[in-house]
Amino acid sequence: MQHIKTVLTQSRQLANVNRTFWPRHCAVRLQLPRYFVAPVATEPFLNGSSSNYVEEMYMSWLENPQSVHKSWDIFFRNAEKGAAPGTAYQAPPSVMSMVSSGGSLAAPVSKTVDRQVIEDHLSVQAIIRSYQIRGHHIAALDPLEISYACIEKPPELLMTDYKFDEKDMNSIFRLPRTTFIGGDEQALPLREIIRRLEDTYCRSIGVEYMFINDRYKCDWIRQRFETPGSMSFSKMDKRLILERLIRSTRFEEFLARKWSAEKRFGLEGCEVLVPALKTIIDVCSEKGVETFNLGMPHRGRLNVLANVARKPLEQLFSQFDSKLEASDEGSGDVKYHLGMAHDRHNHISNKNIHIAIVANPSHLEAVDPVVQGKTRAMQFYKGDTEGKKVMSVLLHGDAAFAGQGIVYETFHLSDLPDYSTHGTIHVVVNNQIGFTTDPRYSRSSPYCTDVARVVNAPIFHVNADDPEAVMHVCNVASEWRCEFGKDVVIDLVCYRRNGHNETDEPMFTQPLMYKKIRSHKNVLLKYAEAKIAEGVMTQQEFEEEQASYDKICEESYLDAKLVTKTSNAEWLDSPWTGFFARGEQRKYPETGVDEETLTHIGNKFGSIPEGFTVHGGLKRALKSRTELVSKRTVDWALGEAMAFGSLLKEGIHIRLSGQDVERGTFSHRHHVLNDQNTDKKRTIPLNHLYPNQAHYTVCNSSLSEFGVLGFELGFSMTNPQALVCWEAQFGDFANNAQCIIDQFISSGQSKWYRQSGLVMLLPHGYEGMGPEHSSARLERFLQMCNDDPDVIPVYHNNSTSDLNNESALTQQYAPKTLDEKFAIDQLHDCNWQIVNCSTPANYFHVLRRQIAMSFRKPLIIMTPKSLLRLPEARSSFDEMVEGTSFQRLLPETGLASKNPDAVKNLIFCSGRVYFNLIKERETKGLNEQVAIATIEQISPFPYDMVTEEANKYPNARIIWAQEEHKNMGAWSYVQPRIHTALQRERLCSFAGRGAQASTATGNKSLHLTELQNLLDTAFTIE
Ligand SMILES: Cc1ncc(C[n+]2csc(CCOP(=O)(O)OP(=O)(O)O)c2C)c(N)n1
Ligand SMILES: [Mg+2]
Repeated sequence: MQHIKTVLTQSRQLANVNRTFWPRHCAVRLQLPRYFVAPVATEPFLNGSSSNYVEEMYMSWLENPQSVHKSWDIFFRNAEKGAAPGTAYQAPPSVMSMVSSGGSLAAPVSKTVDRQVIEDHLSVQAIIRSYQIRGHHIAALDPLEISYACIEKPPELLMTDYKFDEKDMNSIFRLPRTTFIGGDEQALPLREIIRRLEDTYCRSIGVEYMFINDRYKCDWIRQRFETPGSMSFSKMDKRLILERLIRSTRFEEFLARKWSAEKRFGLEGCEVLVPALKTIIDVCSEKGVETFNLGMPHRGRLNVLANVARKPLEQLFSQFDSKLEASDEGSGDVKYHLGMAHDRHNHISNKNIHIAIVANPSHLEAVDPVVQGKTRAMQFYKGDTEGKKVMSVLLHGDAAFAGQGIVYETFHLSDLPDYSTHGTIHVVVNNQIGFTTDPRYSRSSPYCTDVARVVNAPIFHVNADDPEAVMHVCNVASEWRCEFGKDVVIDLVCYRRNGHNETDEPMFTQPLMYKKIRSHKNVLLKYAEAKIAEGVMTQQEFEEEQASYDKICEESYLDAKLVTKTSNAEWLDSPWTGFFARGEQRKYPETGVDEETLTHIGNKFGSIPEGFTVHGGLKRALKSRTELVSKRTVDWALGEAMAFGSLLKEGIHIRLSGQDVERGTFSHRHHVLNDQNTDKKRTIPLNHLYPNQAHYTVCNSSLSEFGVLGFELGFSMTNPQALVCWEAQFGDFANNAQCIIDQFISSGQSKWYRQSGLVMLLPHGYEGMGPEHSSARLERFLQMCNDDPDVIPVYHNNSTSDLNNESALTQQYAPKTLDEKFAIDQLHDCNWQIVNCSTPANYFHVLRRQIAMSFRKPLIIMTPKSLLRLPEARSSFDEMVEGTSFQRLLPETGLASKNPDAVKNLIFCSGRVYFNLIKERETKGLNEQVAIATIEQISPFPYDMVTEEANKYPNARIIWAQEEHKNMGAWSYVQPRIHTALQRERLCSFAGRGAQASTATGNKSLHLTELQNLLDTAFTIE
């Protein structure tokens, strides 16, 4: 018993501080030992599950020995005195029974211990706990009353399981501290205990929370659902719910009337979503949230735009006119994918709020991390470190929520220091079907929401046909988010009145369900009937309210017919008002930096902060940085640091995120120094360059590409004056985020008019590391570029020429000189930039150019691996100082360029193969016969510079050399463009690996043979 004694003494002190709840911010709370371990477990009447109850009793006893039953008091006293196992219980001096069949507390009945009393109390405790854990399984969640979670009543909820029968129902039991069902009462008859538990856990709300491993949070939830009367609404509240339901329902009816053949993915069957979201916004706004970023799928989106975000109805309705084309740039998107941002006054909180609905593709759930990134960025720039002002609300469909892995990846960002948005409210429109598929064929978990359990998010399942239950759940979820800054899920169990879209026939696949739905009254009518009967609204008021909203819709419908012009900009979810107000300067930016700045940043980047002990190996690496600086030379890491440092100096926030980016996968970066002697002592030298510099965020991410790339894209949408970079561990892994690349990054501006300056750093290059560590799939990025391979754009009047247009033809093939206007116009018109730098100076410039341009375009960089350390791949300060800029093509400057007519081969290439080529040229003694130029900016294609370089060597055979296989790499992109640049008078041949299914061989020697073959081909002089 010695062990217990020690714990007892400690606990007594603790108990004095812990009154109703465990203190929220008390560190010891999490570390509390379980009090009754081995010795007490040997007590004959205790088992694993009852020890919880005993612990409860014990804590109560510590606070106040009179608060527990006398038998317990004696037991604890004896235990404290060191009684041997079994004896503390068996020899009490007095025991009082609390059980009486008459329904009141009984007088002492026995001087001996009453085992039955204890066992019955343990049973009651177990019953309460069972309802808390499993009550949701038998809650009446499904409006259609088709078996919902397919779970039978658990035996733990059957009284017979506890050997209670009708005669025990009037017995009174003291309630443990783990329940609030008693309200002010400390003991209740068993019948009343069951009734209250059923009311709390088994009606329209199923509360799933007992897996949360934090007792304070569990108590917090219990209190909000169990406390008698906790779900009460005033007459005003009920009227508001009704008014909101009217809007939601009548909106869909209006659309159905006016555009019966149009797809709109109506909300019918879950009309309660609109009042639910509005309640969330009301409560969170009252608690201080100013900005709400919403991400949502197709279902009910138009309704949410109209009735939650209050998009002007005529703008919405005009989208149904297919002849109305946007007057500004972009190819647009269907109406149920568009985003928006809107400032409005919230009448309930009496505060102004900003609501943004983020544009999204059809790809379900893909927008989730994007919304989170946007929210995080807004929080960051507002200094909202706890997420009190900006929050996300994510909406989901039941099938997508369970099926899409990105949901899981996004949940795992929720609590990471540099990715958390401090709590998201998730709302699932759980219509119990995904297109034509039943849940039993679309998921293996009982609930579609089970994925949320991994982050300890409470899950509130609720019958969507009970609007007050839904509002209660929304109130609690909003409070939860504001109180704890953690995720929470609302599962709106509903149905889908029509087919997947309005033109679909659901009876093909779900005949019984839809028979039921046909005869199912909608929630507005049900609620209105109940509330009219209750006197909340009269029938006449109800009808007037409906008519008045219908009138609003009709008027907007007429106004929409007058709309002659629409603009994609009306649908922007992140308008960069200030940025565009500066006006566009179509000038190719100089991006050089004065030498003093380069030296300063380089030296800081290479020095060890005072009082800091770094690893010996790193000490050498840092020293070599300062040595390079003293020689006015940079390697890759220095080039990057100088780009970052100089932008930070100019007030540009930088964020570099991705797997292991702090050190760098190839151990070349070391942006975070870790002290070798002190745990968690870290420093980021780039944050200590200048007193008023901007902040640098560098963060190792979770091991997710889809989630993290989406997140950084969202982050980049918020502030155009920030450089947001995502780095893949190897470029090969980026295709796990293919959806973000295809659906958002390459096409986002065209579809949604939204710009992003996101930088993707993709380690790429054939180093013999095998098929999954060689290729970032450059060809795929290039295939998605929006430029025409057969046309050299002409920008004199900002239009592109066409091969069929004769006058344009003349212009197009006119010899071009290095034309900066051409370069910047090309950048302006492209959907993204694809770059493969061969020098650190060019890497430095392209990063700086990202900010110096007056518009934003995503930048995809194939970054090197072996070049990081290659002495030949270094740059001089001369290439980075004022007056210098990014070179789209690096021409031949060696011997071959001195006598161009004698040059037999002109090799164009890009990236690391350049260094193999120059070495081979040296070996083969072909320095005068072969010229080599690197195309650094592959897209937009530098037609002007390619033409100029080729024209310089009129007698040379033109070759494209690449290390990738022929069906990969840049070949299929550059070949037609080189031909176009050379007016098809000179053709380009290929030197590279033959076409293959896999990106690279896994055999090192084969890799080298392939390399030699491609070099031999490139240097064959015909
Ligand atoms: C990633 C992805 N895969 C497939 C689809 C095609 N699709 C569109 S809606 C849908 C069913 C969605 O069901 P659920 O998530 O339950 O939403 P609901 O339509 O029922 O509201 C499917 C499979 C898609 N849009 N996105
Ligand atoms: Mg569904």
